[in-house]
Amino acid sequence: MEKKAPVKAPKAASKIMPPPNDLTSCEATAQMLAKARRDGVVLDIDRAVNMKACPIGADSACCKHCSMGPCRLNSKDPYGKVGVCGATIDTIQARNFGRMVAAGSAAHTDHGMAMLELFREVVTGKIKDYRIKDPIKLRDVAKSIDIETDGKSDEEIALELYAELERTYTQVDGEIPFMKRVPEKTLETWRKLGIVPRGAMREVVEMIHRTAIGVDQHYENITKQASRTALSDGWGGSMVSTEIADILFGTPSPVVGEVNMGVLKENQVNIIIHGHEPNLFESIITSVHEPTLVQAAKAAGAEGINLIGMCCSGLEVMQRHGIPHAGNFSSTEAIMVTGAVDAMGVDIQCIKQGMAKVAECYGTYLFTTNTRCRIEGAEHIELDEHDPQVCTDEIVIRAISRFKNRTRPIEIPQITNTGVQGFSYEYINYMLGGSFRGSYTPLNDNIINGRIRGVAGVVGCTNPRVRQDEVHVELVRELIKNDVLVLQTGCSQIALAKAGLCTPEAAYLAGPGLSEVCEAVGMPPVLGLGACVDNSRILMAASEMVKVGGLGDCLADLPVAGAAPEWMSEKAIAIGQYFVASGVFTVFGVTFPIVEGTKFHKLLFDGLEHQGLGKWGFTPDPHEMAQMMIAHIDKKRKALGIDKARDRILVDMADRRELDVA
Ligand code: NFS
Repeated sequence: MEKKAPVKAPKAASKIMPPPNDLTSCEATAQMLAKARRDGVVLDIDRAVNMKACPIGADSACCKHCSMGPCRLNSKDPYGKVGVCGATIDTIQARNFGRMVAAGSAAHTDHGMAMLELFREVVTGKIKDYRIKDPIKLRDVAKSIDIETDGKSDEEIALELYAELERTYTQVDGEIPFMKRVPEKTLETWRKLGIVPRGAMREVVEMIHRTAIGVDQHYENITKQASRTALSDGWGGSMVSTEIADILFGTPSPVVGEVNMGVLKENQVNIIIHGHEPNLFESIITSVHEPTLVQAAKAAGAEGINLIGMCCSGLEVMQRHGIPHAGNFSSTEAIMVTGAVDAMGVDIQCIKQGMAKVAECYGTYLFTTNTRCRIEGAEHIELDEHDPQVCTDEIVIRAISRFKNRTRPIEIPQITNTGVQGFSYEYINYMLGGSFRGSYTPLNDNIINGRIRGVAGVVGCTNPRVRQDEVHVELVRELIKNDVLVLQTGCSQIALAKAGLCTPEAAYLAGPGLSEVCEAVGMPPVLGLGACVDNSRILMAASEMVKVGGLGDCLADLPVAGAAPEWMSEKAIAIGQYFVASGVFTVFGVTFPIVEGTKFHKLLFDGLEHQGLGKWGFTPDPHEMAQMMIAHIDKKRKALGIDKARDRILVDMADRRELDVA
């Protein structure tokens, strides 16, 4: 077959570009970046080199909420100027921050509402392609919000649960249902501060209203609403999404998953699903097993149909079905450079518009499937959950036709890593305590006796402004070496899986206490809990640690810390704020949209902790980040009176070489 050169993207990189390996620590992505450059195609990673970030915007020192501006303040002299309306730097930063929280919370809320709507249609029999797969979880979730389950059928419970959980979004007054899961003392603090969320829609609307010109002009009051909005996400929008996905598609338990671009197969029809809602993926699983489509693929000369995930969609199904995962956010354009992606279906969130151009260059069929997300240049095949196979079969048919007519040269990086994924909150309970006495007590005991120093949630995106995966991996290596158990979600989880840290064998990289626990239980030192909405599983795990006892009375007492080392999305800011408001010290890397030394900065990075909440931290350096988190964990251990003398270990170059298991 004649091999065509890829269609050139219109604008080539405009200057001498850094070597690919300087921009990504993912070997497969680097290989594809080098190929893209040879092919004259510009990827996101190179666009980031060419696009200098606006320094005023990066500091959040500008306001464009009305047409008297946009007003730009001077971040070197933040109090030297005010906006035309008189807004100070603190008001401007708090408003910008509040709107990021609102956007991020709205994303998770809208995703969660779609899941709940799907649940309602399934329960009322209007949708027949999905069903309740985990009735035990259905009953557990219902009981957790005081719905009586004895003597009731699954359908009756499901209908009541739907009606109750709908309040998470639509309620205008009162507390959202999952407030019943919050440790009592944490809830008391929120009530005192007036930040208990009512309904997510109400909180998001109020956040947007209050940050409009001439409304809320006190940074402390704006921040309160930011906390309330973020809590409606973490304990509302996201949590409902996770719970309903588990009820409909199954609660994850450990599976061995393959990651990295080597999961593409040259002699098979390769289909990638990328985005966030699990429905599209769950339905296409049925399509790729449909005998007539399998036969059509074989008739086209393929050995089979190879279904693969990316980003959070990929995590949803890797943790439930063990479906291979090709990479995280910074690899979604690069993977098409292989020439081996026959079709990519995307639904919502984190889908770069640039993908359409790259797809065109390499002849990949790129399909949008959700009514809320269309991309100029991509074909739209809408997924209707009432008859989902219409969409997913079509994607498979088109992928087969592309396979048959492949004209682009194929180059697949031959790198595959394996790891164990799928550690739900429920599985951790079972893993630690067994089926008859499932409990978080062994975790608490091991924290109290010092084998485990504390727990860190390392989550979030990759960002082409930093060397892909490196900050995640370096940070986690240092944390586990210091006996900190790491819980993971999102693109971070894939970075760690690629680095080989999601295997039980990686326990040898942990400090002596953590490795002893890992060996006894047979678990990796890094536990992958799923997609970004599954950060709610981390909240549940932390709440259980409080309820089990011995580690304080509220979430803020726990020896835990969080990080999003390579964040980029507003969703990450919403997540960060709900962790902070829940009581967790949360450190972000890359950049932070704030002017240091301002009153707003002091509030986020210090003041919130004095109100009984957590606080923010920032550093782009993974080793400093680890030390900040460990210092915080040690501070909490000391306050709990469980601080045995222990040294913080700095990972030096020799250690790093030894740790290099990738
Ligand atoms: Ni989270 Fe998932 Fe990845 Fe970041 Fe985007 S895919 S929801 S936002 S980039 S972790």
